Amino acid sequence: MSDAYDNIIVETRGAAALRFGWITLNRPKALNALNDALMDELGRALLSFDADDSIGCIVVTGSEKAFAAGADIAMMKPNDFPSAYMKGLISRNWDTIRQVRKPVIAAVAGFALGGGCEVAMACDMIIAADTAKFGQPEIKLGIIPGAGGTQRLPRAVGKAKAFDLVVTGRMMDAAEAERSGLVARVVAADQLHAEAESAANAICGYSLPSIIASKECINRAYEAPLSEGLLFERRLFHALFSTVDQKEGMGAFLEKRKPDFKQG
Ligand code: DAK
Repeated sequence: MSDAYDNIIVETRGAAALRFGWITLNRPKALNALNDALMDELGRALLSFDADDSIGCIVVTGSEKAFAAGADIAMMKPNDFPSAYMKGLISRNWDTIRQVRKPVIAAVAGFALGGGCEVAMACDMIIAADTAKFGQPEIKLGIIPGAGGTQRLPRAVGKAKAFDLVVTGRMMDAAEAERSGLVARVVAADQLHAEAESAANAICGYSLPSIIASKECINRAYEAPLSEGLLFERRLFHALFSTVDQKEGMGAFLEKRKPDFKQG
């Protein structure tokens, strides 16, 4: 499989023991509209970082003007139901992000609309520039969200605001997105990359088994009843006592020194 990317830029960054992957969506003329080629490349880059033992997490970002303005409308328009259904229109490569076990941070500036908002929501946390605008404007195109907009948005912001956004197609600015719980942090646009790097470096400074266990447990909160989620958390909590890193983390605290995690 080729390592060449035409629609994204892929870098490795970071200063901690583990480094982090940095993926920039890069179709600037179309405001990073998400076509098959871009989604294939994004999936390939995510899986490649996920499989790399030297990588602790991944940041996905766009341009100053757009994280992504949605799935590519020109690509979608010619389809009818049989072709969309039978070929699974823009489906296979939109689920790849769910296979990634390491944390994925979306660093969003400008438009995150439709599929762009859905990609950001499929990440584990969103850090937004104060210029960010989120929305699910599919209603204006005679369709509905198709990659989780009607499912992840209500879980993030509640039914009332999700309904408002989906049926009016209006955009929500970064401040409203933070107030509503969609976004973890909002920073000045010129600080977006520094903030995302700082979060990624913090994650990369910890023990990867406990980071991945955190992600699995938090995701479980969406899928399981509370009693099952609590049990799952308890099992992973106990399991982490079999790691070298638990001995190191607790030992370092008690010896008043920085831990040196071995990722195992
Ligand atoms: N697709 C294709 N091209 C797009 C695009 C898009 N989503 N968004 C923008 N562009 C293109 C414009 O056509 C324009 O191209 P040129 O005319 O220069 O060739 C260029 O980007 C610049 O856009 P504008 O001239 O419109 O720029 P403005 O600043 O005036 O406006 C805007 C920015 C973001 C408000 C506007 O471009 C806009 O409303 N864009 C469309 C936003 C939208 O409707 N997004 C939702 C698309 S539907 C699924 C997975 C995903 C999806 C569904 C299913 N499965 C897994 C099943 C997702 C669906 C969608 O996202």
